[in-house]
Amino acid sequence: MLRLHGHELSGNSAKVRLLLDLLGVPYEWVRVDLMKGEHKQPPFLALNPFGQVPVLEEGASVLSDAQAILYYLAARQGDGQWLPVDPYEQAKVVRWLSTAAGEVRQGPENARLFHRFGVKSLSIEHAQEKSSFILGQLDRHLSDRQWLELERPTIADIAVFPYIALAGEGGIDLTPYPNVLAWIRRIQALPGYAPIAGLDAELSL
Ligand SMILES: N[C@@H](CCC(=O)N[C@@H](CS)C(=O)NCC(=O)O)C(=O)O
Repeated sequence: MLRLHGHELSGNSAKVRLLLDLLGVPYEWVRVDLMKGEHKQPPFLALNPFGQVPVLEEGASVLSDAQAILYYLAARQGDGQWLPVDPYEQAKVVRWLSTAAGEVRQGPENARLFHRFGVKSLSIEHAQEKSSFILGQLDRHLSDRQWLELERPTIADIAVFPYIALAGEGGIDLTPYPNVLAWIRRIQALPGYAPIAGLDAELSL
C-alpha cells in the first residue's frame, strides 16, 4: 500500500493526490501538521531531510518532491498514458514539470504563500510579475490545444494545475486568461477528479 504524507492545503501534495485519484490507485493519507511544525521534527526529517511535503512511501522506497513522485507514479503504470515512453515526447512533458517547479512556483505559488499564509518575506511584486508572465504564456499555449502536450492529459497538466487553479488565493485574477480557465475546467471534469481544498469553491464563483 502506498502512503502519501501531505497536508490538505499543500498544492504540491494536491498534485500527487490528484494523480492517484485519476489513476484509481488506493493509498493511505498521512496528514503532516505543517502548522504545528511536524515536518521539521526528526520522524518526518528521516523521510525527507528537506522538511517538505509531499513524501510517498512504498515499502522501503521513499520519494519526495511532487514532480519526482508524479514521474514515478506515471512511469510505474507502464502504459505510457500519463508519461509517454518516446524520449522526445517525454521531454515535452518533463519541460512542464520544470515549469511547475520554476515559473509557477515563483509566480502563483509564492503569491498564495504571501496572501494565504502570510509569508511576508516574499516579494509580492515579483510573484505578481512572474504570475502574469506564466499565465500569459499558458493562455497562448492553450489557445489551440486542450492539454499542455500530446493532445491528452499527462503529468504535465497535473504538475501545473493546482497552483494555477489556486491563483485566486494569491490575489491573482484568472479572468483575463479564458483558455487557462477552460483547461482548469477540463481537468476538473476528468473521471476520478476529487475536489481540492480552497480550489473548487473559488472556481464555482
Ligand atoms: N520541490 C518540492 C517543494 C515542496 C514544498 O515546498 N512543500 C511545501 C508545502 S506545499 C512545504 O512542505 N513547505 C514547508 C517548508 O518548506 O518548510 C515539491 O515540488 O514537492
